[in-house]
Amino acid sequence: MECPVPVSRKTNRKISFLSNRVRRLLKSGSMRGFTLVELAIVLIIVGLLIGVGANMVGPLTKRVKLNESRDDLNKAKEAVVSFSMSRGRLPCPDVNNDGLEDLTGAVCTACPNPPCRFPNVTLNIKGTDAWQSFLRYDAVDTLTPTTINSQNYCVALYETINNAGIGANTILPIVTNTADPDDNQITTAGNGYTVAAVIISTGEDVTLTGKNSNNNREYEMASNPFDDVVRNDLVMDIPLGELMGKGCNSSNTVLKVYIPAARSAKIPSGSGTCLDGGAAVFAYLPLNSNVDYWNAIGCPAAPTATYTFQTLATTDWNGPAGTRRNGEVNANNTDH
Ligand SMILES: [Ca+2]
Ligand SMILES: [Ca+2]
Ligand SMILES: [Ca+2]
Ligand SMILES: [Ca+2]
Repeated sequence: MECPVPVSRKTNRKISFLSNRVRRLLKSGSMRGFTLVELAIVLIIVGLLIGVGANMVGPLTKRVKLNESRDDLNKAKEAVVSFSMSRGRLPCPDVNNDGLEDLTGAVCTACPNPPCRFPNVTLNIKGTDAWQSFLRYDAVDTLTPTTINSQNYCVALYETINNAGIGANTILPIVTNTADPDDNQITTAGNGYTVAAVIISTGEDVTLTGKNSNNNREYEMASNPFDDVVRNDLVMDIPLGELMGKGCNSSNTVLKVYIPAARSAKIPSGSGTCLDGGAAVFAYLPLNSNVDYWNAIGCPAAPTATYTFQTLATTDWNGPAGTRRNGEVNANNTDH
């Protein structure tokens, strides 16, 4: 049997005082209860708030994952750009899913089902997006071989830029807008461009979508709806011009200059060795330097002309406009 807890007279007086106050408050109406209607309204409002909150959770989660994945793509891009600056070439895709780039001899192992996996282990970064799906990757063939290095990287980049974007001869990979059919080429000029590399997150559905989903190397442009959570692929491209702007300047960029048969040249002007021309006689010329050129072999006496190759405007390059250009110039090129 429980013993009653002794209550002091003082405590009893306090309890009595408080219950009298509560009674008075209820009587005055300031603490009267809710009516059933009021209670129903409150419950409806609470229900609505819970509903709105629950509906917002999904989109907010998507938004967070989208932003995380964009961040992953940005970091992947930075890693590729750093690799290109330090190694003088772009990394190859990973074709056997171990995260390491794959080469066969000096060139990338062919990716059987592009885009293959991003070589995140080679680049020493995280290789997945916010949905834990591997990032995908493709890179332009002219900048990935190990024969491309710090010495010839910039001229290879220039050659790629000057060869790119012309009809069926387009260098791959490319990104195109929704108006361009998925046929592995920039079908209509202006609908897309050649990229140094493309990095893709498969998005919420963890599946390649749209032009990214087939085996060719034409991909969605980032500005297309595929850069959103609804259509579900995130495409990050690395423009050739961006690599050029970051890593190349007039002192580390050279032109491959050919000397025609029965002609001769000194490259650079004055200090260069005399080269008699022929089918495959060439020299590398830093931008902004001069070529002494003779209409005869042996560089006799004063040169016939001295040419300055100052810029790499497309008119500096062989081949008429609109055709595939080889990224090289003749020593007697007066088209500069
Ligand atoms: Ca690999
Ligand atoms: Ca196309
Ligand atoms: Ca495609
Ligand atoms: Ca997708």
